[in-house]
Amino acid sequence: SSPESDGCTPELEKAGLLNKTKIAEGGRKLRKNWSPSWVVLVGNSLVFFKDPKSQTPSSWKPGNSRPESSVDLRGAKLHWANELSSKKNVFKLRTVTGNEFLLQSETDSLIREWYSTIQNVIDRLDRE
Ligand code: I3S
Repeated sequence: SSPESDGCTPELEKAGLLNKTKIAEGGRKLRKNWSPSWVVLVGNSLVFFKDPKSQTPSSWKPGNSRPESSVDLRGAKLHWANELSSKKNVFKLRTVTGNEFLLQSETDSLIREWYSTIQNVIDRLDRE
């Protein structure tokens, strides 16, 4: 079992680079637009930032570290979704508000860690 699932850590945290595309907004299908995203899991939210590698040194100012968007994980659903993409290691996150995201990594171990860490947060919120 992962250290995150030992029940002693109230605030799960994780950050890293994943490929991301939003595929639905409020239940309405969107056109895919994959791009690298810096993803941060903090508290009950998954927060998306612009890919730090695509930023210039001068863009590293406090005002520019605003998230692009953020997802409330309460009531969210997570599913492996390799059938929704030609890419490997894809999962789908659906929020209660009907927003859907695909997240992907070329690295198997990395995407599995993200999947289980997010699922742990969803499960914890379900129990509250
Ligand atoms: O599910 P789709 O429509 O095959 O998704 C592909 C398209 O979104 C494509 O862009 P165009 O809308 O310009 O054709 C993207 O470049 C591809 O990455 C999408 O497919 P994958 O299999 O990469 O999720």
